[in-house]
Amino acid sequence: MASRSFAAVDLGASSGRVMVARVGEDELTLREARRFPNRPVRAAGTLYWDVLGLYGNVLDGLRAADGVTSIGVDSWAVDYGLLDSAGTLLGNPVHYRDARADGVMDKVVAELGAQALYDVGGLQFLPFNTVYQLLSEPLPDAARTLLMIPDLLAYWLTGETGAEITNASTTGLYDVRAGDWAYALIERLRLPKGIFPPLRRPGDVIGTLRPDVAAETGLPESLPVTAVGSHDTASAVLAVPAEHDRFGYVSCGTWSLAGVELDAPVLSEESRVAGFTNEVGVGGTIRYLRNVMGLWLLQESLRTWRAEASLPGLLAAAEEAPAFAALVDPGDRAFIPPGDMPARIAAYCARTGQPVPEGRAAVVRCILESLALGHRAAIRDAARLSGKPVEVVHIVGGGARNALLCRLTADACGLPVVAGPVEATAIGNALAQARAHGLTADPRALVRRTQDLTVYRPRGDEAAWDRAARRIGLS
Ligand code: LFR
Repeated sequence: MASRSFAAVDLGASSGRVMVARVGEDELTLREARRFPNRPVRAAGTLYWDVLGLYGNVLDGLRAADGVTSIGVDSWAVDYGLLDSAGTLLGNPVHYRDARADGVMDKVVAELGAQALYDVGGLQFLPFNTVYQLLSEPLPDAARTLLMIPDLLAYWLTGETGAEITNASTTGLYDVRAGDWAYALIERLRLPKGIFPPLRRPGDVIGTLRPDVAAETGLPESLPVTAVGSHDTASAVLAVPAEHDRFGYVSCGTWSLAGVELDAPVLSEESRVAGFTNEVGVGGTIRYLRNVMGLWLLQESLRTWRAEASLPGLLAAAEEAPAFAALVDPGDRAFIPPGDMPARIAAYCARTGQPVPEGRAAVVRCILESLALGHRAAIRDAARLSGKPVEVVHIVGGGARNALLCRLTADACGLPVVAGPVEATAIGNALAQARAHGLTADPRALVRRTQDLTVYRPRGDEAAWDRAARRIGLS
C-alpha cells in the first residue's frame, strides 16, 4: 500500500484526541489534530459523560484532518446510549463510575450463578459492566437501539447503527464462543432483544459521512468511517510491538489492563475466581486480562491535592521514598468511584495494619509499587491459567511515559519491560483502518520498526517482591 493518512478518534477516560496517522508499508507517523480534556459532569447526583461536548471536539479535530482515507473511532468500554425509533439519543450516557448499578451485579449473580454467566460472556465481574448498568433501572419505553459510545459517535458521523464486536464483548451480553449476542441470556434477563444492533468487525466499512457532517468538517461525503477495535484496549493491544507470541502486556492509562493474548477463551471456574476477562481482540484474538486500577489512583490523588502540575517533582520524590512502606491491593473496589483517593489509601493501610503513608511522595510510592504488584499478579496468573509462557512485558499507553512505574513493573515481574508506544490506542486504531484499506505489513513489526521504545531490565531482589505481593494477598 502506498502511504496514506487515517484519522484515529480516540476517547480516553481523561482525555480525547483526533490523531492523523500516516501509514505505509515502512512508515508510521502521528500528527495530533486535536486533543481535549474529557470531564465527566455530575448533575442531580448522577455522573454523566459530556458526550455532545466530546463529539463537538471530534468534529473540530476532523476539520483539521483533511486528506485522510478513512476515519476510525474508539473509546473506553461498557458505556452506551439509547436511541428512540427516530434515532434520537434518549438521555445522556451515564459514566461507569456512577453508583447507579451498585448492588445489581450481586443480585444477578445470586439469581443466575456466577459460572453460568462466565460460561457465556467470559467477562470479569465488574459492577459497572453494561449488563448491570442496563438492569439498574427500567429502560425508557421509547428505547429501540443500544449503541456503545464509539458506535454512537460512528452513528452521528454516518447515520449507520451497529455494534463493533471488541466493545460488544465488554457488555456481558455477548457470547464469546458463539461470536454473537447472547440472546438466551438477554431473554432470561428480560431485556428487549431488539435493542442490540447487528454486529460488525474491525475492518468493516460502517458507512460514509452524512452530508451535514461533511459540510461541517470540510471532508468529502464519500469518506468512509471504518470499524476498528472500537474498545480502546483492543486497539492498544493491536499496537503492542511484540517480536514473538510469548509476551504479556499492560495497556496502562486510567486503567491498567494486564494479561496475555490468546486464540481461544479460558472459561474455567479458576479463571473466573481469579478475575480474568476474555474480551475480543482485533483479528479474532482473545484479550485475556484483568483490570488493575491503573493510573486512576494517581490521577485522583493529584486531583484531590489540586497538584496536577507537580507530577514530575512528585515522581522524583517517590523514587527516593522508602520501598514497600505501605501497599494496597489495586483491585480493591473501594478505589473505583471518584473522590478523595489519598484518604481511601490511608483507610486501606490502617485497616490492614500498615503504616499510613505520610506525605505525598509516600502516597505516590505506595500507588506505583502497588500497581507494579498488580501488573505482576495479573501477568503471572494469566500465564498460569492460560498456559501461555511470558518472557517479556510490554507497557503501552500513557503509563509507558512513567519511567518509575515501568522500572518497578520490570522488577516486580522479574522480566524485561518494553515501554511504548504512548499513543498505542490511536496507532492500533489507525492500523486496523490501514489493513482494511490495503496495508499488508505486519502491524506489530511496523510499530516496532518505527516507534520509540525503552527497555527496562529487572534489577533482581525477587524475594522482596514476593514478600510484598503476599502482604496484599497477590501472587
Ligand atoms: C480502558 C477501559 C477498560 C475498561 C474500562 C471501562 O480505557 O476501556 O478496558 O474496562 O475502560 O470501560
